[in-house]
Amino acid sequence: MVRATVRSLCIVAAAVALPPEARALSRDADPVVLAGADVPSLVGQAPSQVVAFQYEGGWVQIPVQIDERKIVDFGVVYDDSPIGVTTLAYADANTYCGADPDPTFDADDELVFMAKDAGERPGPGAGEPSGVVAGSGVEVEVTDPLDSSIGYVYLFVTDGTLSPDAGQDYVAYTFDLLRGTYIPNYKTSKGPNPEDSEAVSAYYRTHFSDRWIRDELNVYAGGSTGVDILDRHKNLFYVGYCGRSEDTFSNAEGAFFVNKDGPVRALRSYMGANSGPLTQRVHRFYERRQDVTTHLRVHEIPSIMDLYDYSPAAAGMTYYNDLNLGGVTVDGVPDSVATGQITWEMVTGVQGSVLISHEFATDMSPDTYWSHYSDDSTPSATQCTGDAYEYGLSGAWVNHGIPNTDPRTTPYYSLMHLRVMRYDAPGRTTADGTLHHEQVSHPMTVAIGPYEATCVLALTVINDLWGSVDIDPEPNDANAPVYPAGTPVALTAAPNTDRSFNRWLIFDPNYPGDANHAREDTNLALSLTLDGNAEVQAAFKCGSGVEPFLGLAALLMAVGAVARRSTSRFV
Ligand SMILES: [Ca+2]
Ligand SMILES: [Ca+2]
Ligand SMILES: [Ca+2]
Ligand SMILES: [Ca+2]
Repeated sequence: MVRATVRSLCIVAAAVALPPEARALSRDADPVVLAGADVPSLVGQAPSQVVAFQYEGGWVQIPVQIDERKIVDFGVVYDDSPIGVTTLAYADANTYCGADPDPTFDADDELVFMAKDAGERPGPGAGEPSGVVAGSGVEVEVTDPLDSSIGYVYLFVTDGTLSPDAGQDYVAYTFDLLRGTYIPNYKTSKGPNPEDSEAVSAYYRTHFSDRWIRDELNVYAGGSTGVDILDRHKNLFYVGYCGRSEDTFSNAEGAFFVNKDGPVRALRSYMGANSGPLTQRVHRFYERRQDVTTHLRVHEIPSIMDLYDYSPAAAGMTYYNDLNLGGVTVDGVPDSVATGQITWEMVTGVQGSVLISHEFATDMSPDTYWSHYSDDSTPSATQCTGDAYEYGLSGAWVNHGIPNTDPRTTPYYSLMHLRVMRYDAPGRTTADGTLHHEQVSHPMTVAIGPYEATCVLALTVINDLWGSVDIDPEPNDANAPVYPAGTPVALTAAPNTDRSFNRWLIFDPNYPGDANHAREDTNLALSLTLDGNAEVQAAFKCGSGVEPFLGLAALLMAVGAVARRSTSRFV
């Protein structure tokens, strides 16, 4: 047995320092996405059983979402025969993609929570939240590489009493195919397939009237007027050529992988763009951010543009990008704007702010792209889709020949474009636009490990001049009587020569320091299992019968220490 002579340990307990508080993550718009493979101890759980918490002086449940993924053949998604070419896609029982054959949280599924929901790292004695399976906790340490700030999220398996959404719904998505339910009403072989679909949060709303036709955008953030500032999210080979557009894409063959509305994010993914039937777009809608990923999969084409064409209601906004920091007014009157390989764009005004980050990932050469800008209420170019005007028509343009990207034919190259929108209050600056792109291009990193709950043993010795207490096992840190939850601890009272032991008082966690609710034990040996924080008093008999004042003072400190650490689980 390790012999530890303990005197007034409560004073030590009161001095146990909590770790320094992590600087809060400033990523209020950004998600943290893990794969099942990142959290192997949770693999095999039903997605409805995985819950998440932050710690801010106590456990607070936060929303978490698991999105199942599967390897699927593109042909199957078209409700057709397999073509022998597959992709890892979000699963959906309500499309021909179908449900994930493994209904549990498996290695290729995704788990997502919001960085803004991360909290601090719990100190000793934080225990575990109510409603979880003991010992199931996983710590996710989230680091922002831009400023080294750190936050913590804790994943647990619920005992069945908790729901992963934690009573929250950050964004709502409705897929409304006017013809009826997707199966069997979607015409995968030839459009149109008119929709009245939308994603809505407290910060924005955006609308789709067909697969590729996104035609409304309202910003609600922070006092924005909320008018619809979008004519069209346009896709063209080049301005004035109407052979290919978001309308022709939608009018040809196509299919959805997924339409999903979850508490943390919504997913909308589809494919089919004329002679690029495998060309795919994935929308991820978050509370104040929208990610649009486009995977080009088509034969050799001359170029491709991804543009926002704003509506006349956007008049008065200012357009910026990283090559035009002075800004130009969106008003239908042409401007002089430098073009080049932009990385971010922004429009801001009383209508709200839209911050846009662009990234391309490709293995083709050259891997360069360009930008386009036109603000003209009487444009000379034919307007292939949308209204008759170009209000701040802007975006990214791969302005050179693109080799084959269709995986059905070899060799093929990959070309992926990521457009990430942050929807924000009026009055954003070019510094905000820069930061948005920096944050998108520097995702947060995670470190994952088991969460091991600890318990604090607060021991008070009354009349400690007359004896001492041995603790086995001795605390790892003599200054921190903290043990892993569930640790059996043996306490032995050792009175000095000619002195004797009076009693143990084992306090009820619900009534810290209250002797009326304490359990008494007069044996020298006391065994405890630290399933929760424990508060114990050892009293030696005093020759004079008067307990020293110091002992009482120590007891009061112990009460304070335990009261601060008590949690509802320890009942
Ligand atoms: Ca899966
Ligand atoms: Ca699964
Ligand atoms: Ca203008
Ligand atoms: Ca227009």
